[in-house]
Amino acid sequence: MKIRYLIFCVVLCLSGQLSPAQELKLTYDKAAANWNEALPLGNGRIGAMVYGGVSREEIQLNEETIWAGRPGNNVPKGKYNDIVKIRQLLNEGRNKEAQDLSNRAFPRAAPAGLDYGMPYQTFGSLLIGFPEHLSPQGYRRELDLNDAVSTVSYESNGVRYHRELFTSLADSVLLIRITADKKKSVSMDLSWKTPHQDVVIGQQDGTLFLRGKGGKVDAKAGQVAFYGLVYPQVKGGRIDYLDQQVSIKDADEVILYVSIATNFKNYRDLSADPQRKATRILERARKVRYGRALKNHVKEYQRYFNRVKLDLGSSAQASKTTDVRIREFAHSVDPQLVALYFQFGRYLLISSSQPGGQPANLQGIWNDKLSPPWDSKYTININTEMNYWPAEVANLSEMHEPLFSMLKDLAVTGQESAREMYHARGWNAHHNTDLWRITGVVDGGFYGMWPMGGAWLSQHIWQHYLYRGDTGFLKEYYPVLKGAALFYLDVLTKDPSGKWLVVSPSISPENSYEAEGVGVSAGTTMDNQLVFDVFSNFLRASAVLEVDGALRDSVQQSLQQLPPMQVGQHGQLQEWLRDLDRTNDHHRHISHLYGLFPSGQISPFRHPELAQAAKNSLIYRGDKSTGWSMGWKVNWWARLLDGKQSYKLIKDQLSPAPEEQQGQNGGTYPNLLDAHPPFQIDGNFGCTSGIAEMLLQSYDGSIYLLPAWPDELPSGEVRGLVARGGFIIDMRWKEGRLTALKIKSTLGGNCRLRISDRTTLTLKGKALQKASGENSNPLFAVDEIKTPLIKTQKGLLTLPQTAIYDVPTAKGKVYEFAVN
Ligand code: FUC
Repeated sequence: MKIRYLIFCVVLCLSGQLSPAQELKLTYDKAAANWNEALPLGNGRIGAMVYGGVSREEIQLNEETIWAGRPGNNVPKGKYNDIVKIRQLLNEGRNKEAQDLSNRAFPRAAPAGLDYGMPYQTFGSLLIGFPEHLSPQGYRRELDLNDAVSTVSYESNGVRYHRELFTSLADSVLLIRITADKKKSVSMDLSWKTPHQDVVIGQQDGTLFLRGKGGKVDAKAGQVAFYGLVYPQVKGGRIDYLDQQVSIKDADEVILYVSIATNFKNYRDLSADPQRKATRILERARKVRYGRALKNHVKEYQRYFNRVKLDLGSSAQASKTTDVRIREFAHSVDPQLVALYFQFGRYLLISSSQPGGQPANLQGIWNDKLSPPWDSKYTININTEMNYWPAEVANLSEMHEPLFSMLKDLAVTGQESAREMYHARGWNAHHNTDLWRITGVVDGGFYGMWPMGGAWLSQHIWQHYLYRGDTGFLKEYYPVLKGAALFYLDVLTKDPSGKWLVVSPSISPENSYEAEGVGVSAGTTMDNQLVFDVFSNFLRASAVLEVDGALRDSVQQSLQQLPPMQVGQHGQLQEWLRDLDRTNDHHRHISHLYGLFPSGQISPFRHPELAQAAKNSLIYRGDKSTGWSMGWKVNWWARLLDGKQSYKLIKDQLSPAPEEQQGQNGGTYPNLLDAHPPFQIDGNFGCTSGIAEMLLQSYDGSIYLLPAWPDELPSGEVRGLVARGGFIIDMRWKEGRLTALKIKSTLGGNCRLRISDRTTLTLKGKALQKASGENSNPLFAVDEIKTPLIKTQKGLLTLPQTAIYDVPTAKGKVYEFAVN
């Protein structure tokens, strides 16, 4: 028996088949009862949610450029004086009046003539009726992350039916193949369903099409025109074209090609012809045989997906359906679900953010509404940034491109808000943007008076450079970094005490510091941290590119005058310039911990007092919150080197989403998508990034292996994670201890490693040399923050015992270490 099993394993390995731990499938034994149970497919541009219904299949569809509204920014004229007045009121301590004025100057409802942020909208659904399919048996619905294909199969009336669906990354269409194990038994009706008004549905050249326009908002007509069509390719049987329906009878097999396009060329040009575009895409796709089309798609997908493997072991839970595993996760042993969730995050990024397209919005690309929650747009005071946290570390750097491309647009449209509202050079954005790249205030003063959206987004450019070391890229995007620095150079003003340079007016995203809900403020901690990074990035980028020497001096001067981080009366990291934090504040945004993650300004090794203060703040805020907030917390606890607490937060995140759609009680829907609630994709990406951050950190001058790994997941293997400096890491661990390590250096340069001091590394028989001093690899340079003002401090973090080593590497070489 044992030998037979061994032979089976060897055959399995040789045949390239997957072990159960690597089998990355979402599985269900019933059709989706609602959207949160449907399964997402996407090729960046086209999104599909597959319900898998038996007598009626619904495939809800999106195209990433179907948004309401039209080109234009939302920057009101003549508001500079109001900004100056709000600043003055803040200086006089008249905070409530300052906030009231900001709400009056930038009202929640858009004034006549101005488009505010616009919603991302659904296209509608393709309905496939199988009226004779009743009482199914052996039903199974799956999404396979290894090839980005979804399947539905069941038996009805003695026939086994099979559907296979994928949104092709190669051909830009949705393909659906429906087969049966008996000839002449595939019959169906095709029709469209959409909530858009004024659509035209009809037939042309063997296709059923739907034509419409992005919706009206505030009585303003939308100008995105879209056109979608489905073409059935039928083997055997017959087709009848009715008015708004296609009926197929007694076929052996049916392949449906779905193509959608819009008139969108870029944020200010809507001159494309959607019908021609969609038809051309369809024609091209139809020329490829189905088997070849599937292969092409899988190849394109796996080019990205296969770069990272994560094996945390498996258990009996892995054979249960995904909805049941989520329900039982907190009280079961299911390490494979953690790996599945991590890989699902990577799958979602590949599926929602392809080079040349739009960045993933609040719902990625999946939305079934005309007016989705928060417009499903880009909330840039956390959510959009969080979507891209896994991009580099999880080896999906190309997926980051749509965000950079949006930044290029914002660096143009944001000049209007910088100039009009702040009389400043450069560019900025507030807390929302959309397809049209708006940069003005949205949602009134309390939420929107935050001129920092561009500051945060622009961090991604510098971080990408640290991972890729590509100076061509840095040169291309340097104007974005410089424009951000210029803006703050002009906007910074003396704080009320006259000691520091601060941003005023601003907020600490969505939180308030006074009982009556006052949040408008000057010099919040997050703003100071953001400006610190904007300036530091500019200084480093301009030095690498050897440009703008004179400007560097003024930036350096302003940087010296930013307020330091402060530890307040409760031992917390202060959120505000004054010590106003409340220990009973459980707000989901903990913006001042931006300095801990994603920024690297607070390091337990370099600044234990600040790290402890950040920890105190985090403890006061509590664990349970919205999905994205818990995702962020996984990353924070990882940076605080507390794998146990990170894992606790993963458990909170991987618990069933509440039925109730409101509130701060996030979790996970049966389709593994994150619940704010309602669905918001950032939590998926945040938690994916958190898992990577528990395995590997590279922000602090070295590559720290297994910095925050929990005892609950004792053994495992990861391959293909990326560290700053362009190092690709493969490692194995057992009982929490590193047992194997292989590093590929894609750029060369010094590879500084930090590991537990119980472990020794040897390379080619020689023990590694302990390192000291600064890392000579410039991609690991650490920007020293100013000495913090510590007022009080309770206890200090206990730091793990580690050792650091230097390994000089050559570009393209692989280093395999012996680990003891
Ligand atoms: C911010 C958050 C909310 C939500 C929204 C889209 O306003 O405070 O929780 O995520 O963005």
